[in-house]
Amino acid sequence: MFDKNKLISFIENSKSLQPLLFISEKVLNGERISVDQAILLYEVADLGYLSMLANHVREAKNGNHVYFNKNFHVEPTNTCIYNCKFCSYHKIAGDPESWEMSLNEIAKLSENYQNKDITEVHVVGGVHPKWDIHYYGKIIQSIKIALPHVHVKAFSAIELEYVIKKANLDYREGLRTLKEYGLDSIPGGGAEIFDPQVRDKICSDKATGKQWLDVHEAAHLEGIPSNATILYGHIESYKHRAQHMEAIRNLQDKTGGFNCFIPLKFRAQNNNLGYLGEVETVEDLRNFAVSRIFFDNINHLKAYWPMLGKQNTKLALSFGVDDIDGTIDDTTKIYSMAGAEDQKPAMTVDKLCEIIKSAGRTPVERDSLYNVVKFY
Ligand code: V47
Ligand code: SF4
Repeated sequence: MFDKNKLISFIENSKSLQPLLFISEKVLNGERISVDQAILLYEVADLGYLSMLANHVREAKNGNHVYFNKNFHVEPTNTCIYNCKFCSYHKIAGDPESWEMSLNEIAKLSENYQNKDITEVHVVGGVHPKWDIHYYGKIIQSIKIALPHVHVKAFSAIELEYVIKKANLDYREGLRTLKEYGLDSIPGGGAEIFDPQVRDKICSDKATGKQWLDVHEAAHLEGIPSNATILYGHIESYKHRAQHMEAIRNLQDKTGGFNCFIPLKFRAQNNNLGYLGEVETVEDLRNFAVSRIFFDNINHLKAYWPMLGKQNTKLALSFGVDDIDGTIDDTTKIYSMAGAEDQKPAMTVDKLCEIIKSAGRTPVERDSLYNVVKFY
């Protein structure tokens, strides 16, 4: 029979497990762990320990619920002035494989969803050299005209930093302009790794980590919530991951504007960092768990299923994840070009629910702000 006292005395007598005991006591008491403790978790904690602790945090915050939404993605262009080494998707202007959607095409695409119960449109693309803040605004407007009640979550901080700077506005003024066009929230892309040395090696020419944080802070101050991401599994160290999360946690203390944190696994096909290969599933699960344990102030942890794959998304539900994004529907190319399993990602509500239920969890359809739409 399981003897709790024996286990505790075993841990107390084992020097190597002492620091982990201290961390688990902190987490079970609802206290915050430090950057050094996060690094220790990454370095020495085993999968069972991480699962147990991350699960404790996820159940305290979200019970047994796993959230998803009914959404679709628009990628207005893959033309990009930047040249991130991990990106398999961008093309320079004029390249035969580049595309640019006209406002009319975006309106037509949105009209296809008029009878489909969608609650959110996710819009992210490359940074087009010729588009300005008003074109970005009109993209949002075209969607809103076709779908007045949907939530438009649009443009990474990288796209925003570029068009707002180009318009000679400060971040808050630029975001206010886009809010007037209908912007409801901001996705988490473009964060990558904030550390300047790593950033310089993987995406030297785009907005810095500080600029990413400043755009999100300005959004929160304008009443525009957002998500945060990390791109892991390339050249970064555990210290870089923990420091990246600390910067996000500090901003969340200030503004409370982040809805969720999304770890994005580096995918290696068709890009300049492909020689690095990809980390194993065990590393994905460990990373989800450490993120869940670290963020005492962000309620939701998302596994983005097109990037992770359906099987691993199911596993992630035992490592702190309480959100698996949504139905998505077909137009997402940023991951399919980088080697994700689905070339045209889309999942029915039935399939999303099957994944969630097979992990012993309760499927909950949410809106973009995590209000419950429906229990399944
Ligand atoms: O910023 C690009 C990443 C991001 C690769 O907020 C790559 O709900 C892995 O931000 N391997 C854009 N990742 C996508 C994004 C996102 C996705 C889903 C939901 C939300 C949300 C946001 O994709 C980029 C970059 O970090 N990315 N290339 C690659 N080869
Ligand atoms: Fe451009 Fe985004 Fe690709 Fe970087 S990740 S090259 S900013 S499309």
